[in-house]
Amino acid sequence: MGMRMGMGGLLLAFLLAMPGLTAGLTRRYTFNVTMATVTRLCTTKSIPTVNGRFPGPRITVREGDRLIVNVHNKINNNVTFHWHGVRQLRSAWADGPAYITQCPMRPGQSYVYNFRVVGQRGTLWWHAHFSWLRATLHGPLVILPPRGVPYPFPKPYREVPLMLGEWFNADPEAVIKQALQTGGGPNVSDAYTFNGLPGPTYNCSGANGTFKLKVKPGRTYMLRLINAALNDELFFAVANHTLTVVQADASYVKPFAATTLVISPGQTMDVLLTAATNPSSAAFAIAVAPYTNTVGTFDNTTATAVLEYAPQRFAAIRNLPAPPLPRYNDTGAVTNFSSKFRSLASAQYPARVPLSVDRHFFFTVGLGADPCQSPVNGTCQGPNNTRFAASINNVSFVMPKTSLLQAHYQRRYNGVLAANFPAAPLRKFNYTGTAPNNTFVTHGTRVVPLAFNTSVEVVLQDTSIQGAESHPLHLHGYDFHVVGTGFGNYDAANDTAGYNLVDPVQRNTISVPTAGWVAIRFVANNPGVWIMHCHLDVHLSWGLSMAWLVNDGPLPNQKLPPPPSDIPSCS
Ligand SMILES: *[C@@H]1O[C@H](CO)[C@@H](O)[C@H](O)[C@H]1NC(C)=O
Ligand SMILES: *[C@@H]1O[C@H](CO)[C@@H](O)[C@H](O)[C@H]1NC(C)=O
Ligand SMILES: *[C@@H]1O[C@H](CO)[C@@H](O)[C@H](O)[C@H]1NC(C)=O
Ligand SMILES: *[C@@H]1O[C@H](CO)[C@@H](O)[C@H](O)[C@H]1NC(C)=O
Ligand SMILES: *[C@@H]1O[C@H](CO)[C@@H](O)[C@H](O)[C@H]1NC(C)=O
Ligand SMILES: *[C@@H]1O[C@H](CO)[C@@H](O)[C@H](O)[C@H]1NC(C)=O
Ligand SMILES: *[C@@H]1O[C@H](CO)[C@@H](O)[C@H](O)[C@H]1NC(C)=O
Ligand SMILES: *[C@@H]1O[C@H](CO)[C@@H](O)[C@H](O)[C@H]1NC(C)=O
Ligand SMILES: *[C@@H]1O[C@H](CO)[C@@H](O)[C@H](O)[C@H]1NC(C)=O
Ligand SMILES: *[C@@H]1O[C@H](CO)[C@@H](O)[C@H](O)[C@H]1NC(C)=O
Ligand SMILES: *[C@@H]1O[C@H](CO)[C@@H](O)[C@H](O)[C@H]1NC(C)=O
Ligand SMILES: *[C@@H]1O[C@H](CO)[C@@H](O)[C@H](O)[C@H]1NC(C)=O
Ligand SMILES: [Cu+2]
Repeated sequence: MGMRMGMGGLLLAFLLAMPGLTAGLTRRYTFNVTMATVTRLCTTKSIPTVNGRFPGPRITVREGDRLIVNVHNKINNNVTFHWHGVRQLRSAWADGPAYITQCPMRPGQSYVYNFRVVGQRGTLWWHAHFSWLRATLHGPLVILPPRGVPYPFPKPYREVPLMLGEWFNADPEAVIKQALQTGGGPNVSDAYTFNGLPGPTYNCSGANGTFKLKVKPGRTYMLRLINAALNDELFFAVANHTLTVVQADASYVKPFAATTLVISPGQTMDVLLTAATNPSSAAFAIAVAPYTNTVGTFDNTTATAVLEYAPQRFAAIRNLPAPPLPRYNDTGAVTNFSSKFRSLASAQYPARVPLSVDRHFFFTVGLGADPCQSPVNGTCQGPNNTRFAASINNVSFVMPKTSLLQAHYQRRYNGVLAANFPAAPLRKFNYTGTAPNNTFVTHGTRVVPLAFNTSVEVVLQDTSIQGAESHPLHLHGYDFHVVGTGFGNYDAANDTAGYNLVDPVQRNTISVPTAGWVAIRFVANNPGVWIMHCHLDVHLSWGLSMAWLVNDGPLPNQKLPPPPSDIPSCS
């Protein structure tokens, strides 16, 4: 069928794409969370997995379907699952972040995640949302358009999920535990991975540890890219091939060509790759390497996979030239790439960007410190004998002991949360200039209450405290429109004039630029408690998050339903 359809077909496609008009199917999956033994880089260890697989199983649904995932926790650890990017319209109980929308499943417990996928299509993913367990508990969530509705680009010959990840020879739980004890930065990963495989740039990683994408000349492939790394934004390139970006975070974008991509933890991107009709080599390297400006250490390795036109021996694969990637701190390359994103904004997929704003928020995002207290061996390993912390508006998020959503549903807020998260920093300073002397953060479980249907604008401003750094901020329960971005300190008088209110990209995760700012808008039309946090797990562990409490609307279909009967309790 391709791009050619009669008017009737177009009308049908249009109707099918309207949320609610298609009944959709119910798709059921079982997740047995079990330990399994895997070997990478000559290190054999037991890791948490779903159904014994690493990375975990792919979930495939069509837009409009209901997804029911029956999870059984059979490991000796608390766990929850998050369906990253799924809007969860009136199904907040299925969102998954521990202590926000549910208490964790304790060892031996089960919970059924039950929700519909509405108004989204493309690639999302699922991952554990407890401590750093998502290091190995993650997998793709593919959302196909409703049956009979074509992509707004030529149908690819094949579609291949490609999850980028990080491998630790140590247990990631031990790594974050040690960091929180010493107050210092956590140990970094040992390798980056493609669908769990590190590839030939590392010692002790052979042919069976290398991901291969076999292609046929002249065919077009769609890579469903997912950055599942714990702590690293990544550059991505395929030697001698140009990529065309067509989707981001399960929304279509205006297609654009790029040789180097940048993808942050939490983000997804569908890209088309057309195999050469007369390839100049039988194989080409696919590579990832980090983008960071951290003042701490980071995994500064490059990982490769193989684009294979004809079977190759491992010796040949190992010698493939890697595509040129920008230097690890090349913010210019990142800006150049991110500036190309525009929503498709077509008649069928309009950009519903809020043109007016009811409530403006200005959030500083960055690192900070806590006094040493309980030192290990007499010192703390954070800057100047402190402990590392992170915050939004200098409030470092304190994980509650019970679920915020449950507290909200029962209207029992006392001792659980305070509805006074600051709309702007209490202390003003030159956010991207010289950092203030006092870098200590405050602590609290503070939320912003929002009336149903409030139109919200948030400016996220990076700070230079402990070093200016890019932070991929992820909002649960919503896609937002990225209306503006810039470097230095946001200046409302000057910067709003440059906003794109026509075709801004719609995403669920956006990187606050290094020493810069980004402005996002969303309409609070989904009742629940929604966490917004940095998707670098180290920053999340240090408190870089806050939550929006979106109240019910007046109509019956604007209210949060009661919790499922099997929701795990905290007591
Ligand atoms: C999950 O475990 C149960 C009980 O051991 C088993 O019957 C079922 O087949 C498992 N499901 C999957 C998807 O592995
Ligand atoms: C972190 O790295 C240090 C130095 O290499 C090592 O001594 C320590 O055991 C590591 N911690 C973990 C949890 O692996
Ligand atoms: C590769 O093969 C070795 C030796 O058989 C095995 O120990 C290892 O688990 C394999 N690695 C992968 C990633 O399959
Ligand atoms: C790949 O591109 C590089 C330039 O970026 C060129 O030097 C090289 O010859 C090309 N390799 C092949 C096999 O086409
Ligand atoms: C990271 O590695 C690159 C080469 O791959 C090197 O040029 C750079 O200095 C390294 N940076 C750090 C901070 O180690
Ligand atoms: C990037 O790092 C290199 C050293 O690896 C340094 O010389 C350069 O100044 C850095 N660039 C920026 C923009 O920080
Ligand atoms: C504390 O000191 C002991 C003895 O020197 C050492 O074994 C241990 O690794 C140290 N702990 C940390 C977190 O540095
Ligand atoms: C380090 O901390 C000490 C004591 O809190 C303080 O007096 C000093 O100014 C700090 N130095 C720096 C460089 O922050
Ligand atoms: C903030 O700091 C930057 C970088 O040092 C400097 O260029 C700028 O002039 C400062 N802005 C103000 C208002 O002081
Ligand atoms: C910060 O500390 C420096 C050096 O200790 C001092 O000169 C400066 O006045 C302090 N600034 C503020 C705002 O307290
Ligand atoms: C707007 O930016 C220009 C150029 O950077 C600057 O001269 C002007 O003072 C700014 N206006 C305001 C209101 O800050
Ligand atoms: C696991 O979850 C239960 C229920 O919320 C909680 O009481 C317990 O402290 C948690 N355990 C860990 C290690 O976080
Ligand atoms: Cu961050």
